Amino acid sequence: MPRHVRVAVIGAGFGGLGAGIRFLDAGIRDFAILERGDAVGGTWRDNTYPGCACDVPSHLYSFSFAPNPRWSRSFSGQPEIRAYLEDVADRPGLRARLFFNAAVTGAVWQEADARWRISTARGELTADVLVSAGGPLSEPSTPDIPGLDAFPGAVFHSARWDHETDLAGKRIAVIGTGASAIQLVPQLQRTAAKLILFQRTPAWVMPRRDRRITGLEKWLYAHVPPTQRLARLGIYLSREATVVGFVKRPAILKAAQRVALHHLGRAVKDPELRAKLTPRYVMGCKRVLLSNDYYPALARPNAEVVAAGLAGVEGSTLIGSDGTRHEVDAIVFATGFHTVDMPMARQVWGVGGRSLAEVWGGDMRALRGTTVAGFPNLCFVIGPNTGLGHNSMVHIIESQLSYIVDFVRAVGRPGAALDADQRAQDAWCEEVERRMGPTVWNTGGCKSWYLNDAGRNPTLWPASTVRFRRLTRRVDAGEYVRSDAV
Ligand code: N01
Repeated sequence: MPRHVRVAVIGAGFGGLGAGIRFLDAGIRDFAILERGDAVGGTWRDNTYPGCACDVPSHLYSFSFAPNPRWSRSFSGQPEIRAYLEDVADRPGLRARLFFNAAVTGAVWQEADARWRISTARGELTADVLVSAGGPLSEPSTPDIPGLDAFPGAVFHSARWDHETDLAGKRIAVIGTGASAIQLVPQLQRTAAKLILFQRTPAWVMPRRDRRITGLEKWLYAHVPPTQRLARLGIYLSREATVVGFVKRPAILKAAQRVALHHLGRAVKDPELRAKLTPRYVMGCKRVLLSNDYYPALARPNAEVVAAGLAGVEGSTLIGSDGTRHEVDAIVFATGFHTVDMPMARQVWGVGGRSLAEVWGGDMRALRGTTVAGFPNLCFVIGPNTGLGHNSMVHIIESQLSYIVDFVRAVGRPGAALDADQRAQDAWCEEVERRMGPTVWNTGGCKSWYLNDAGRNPTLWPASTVRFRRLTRRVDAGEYVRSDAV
């Protein structure tokens, strides 16, 4: 581990690896990527549940500066995405700057010499600039269920799959109906003695238009690169168009709702089950899910949908919030992640020794989704209000990386600091809030992981990705307070 670097990056997933490549391209060579695990990949290393795949087409869910002509399917599985990120990490100069098993346990801003003192599982280092690329979906969340501790069977979270446990022939409870659950339910149902799905909220599920990418396409992408760029652009534009429905006119989504209801009706003939699975909020309020095998799996005789949350456990009996009791051998929590309560915020201390968690008070805010007043020389990749409900997060990440490279240049020499101006941050957040008003995430009649306890949405970007890219092209010095400690 180096003792000091110009830039320390937390995390070696899409955000951290992308940052490394962009720094090298920009001639910024003095950096370290601190990774808590023993391999790169972030969420695509950690999520290994059966059926794990991406619901954004691979040609778009990859870096524009690291195209992969070999994607095998339109929606790739987790092993292929992970392998892609391993390939990306092999870019010249990157591996030498990667430090594994280096979980960051604290970062303290040193006002006297304008640098971050960073504690990791492998020791301490300092950095002029700290880039947090730990990912918004990296800390699994498991609900506090009375009696769970005494459950005698296997219990695990979808993002920490226990591959030692064979679930074939078992009675399995799956808790949750988000993007993870709909992918793993069909896989488990095939071999389970019984699969019981605890569904608090039925999801909108659209057909998944997945297909094998042909040999000819791969050859073209490899030998005539503009064809791949064109394919990528086509996918990007088609998804970008959908932003109007999410952000401005949720009524437009009615047509898509009809497609989803038809999709449900074709797979589920039993009217009682169909009624249970019919969503009761406006599409898009929660993430729209894509699957062709989720509904058919739930229609099989060994599957049961409990239209209630999991409320308690007594021995090997699970108790639904509707009072029903179910005997099972194993529990899989597909209950999502700590999103609005970013755990890392408790480990970062800025000006005056205040922690980020204290400053945010459960309500994350940042200037251009990237910097926070009172935390000089700290940048977020996928910070507050940068998530998407409609397009590829890799596009947002690339926009932020340009901004961060510019930020590092703007900081310039060691001892200098840029702190987001509070008024500039407030103005940015006000504008985000104004645009957030009519979005389906606020008005669609659901409670999603996008919202915090106060009902505010601090996670998603309420406009097009084109707009985000334009607004993060360069650092505006007028939005920062500059200081030179040394
Ligand atoms: O988690 P979630 P996820 N009893 O938070 C339920 C990304 N992702 O891991 O809806 C019963 O969406 C909870 O119920 P409710 C993607 O961005 C991407 O599935 O709150 N249920 C909900 O159904 C996604 O949005 C891919 O009423 C309980 C579920 O748990 C994000 O990750 C694939 C409960 C949590 O759903 C998170 O998805 C997978 C209880 N006591 C994930 N407590 C791609 O394809 C909670 N729930 C790219």
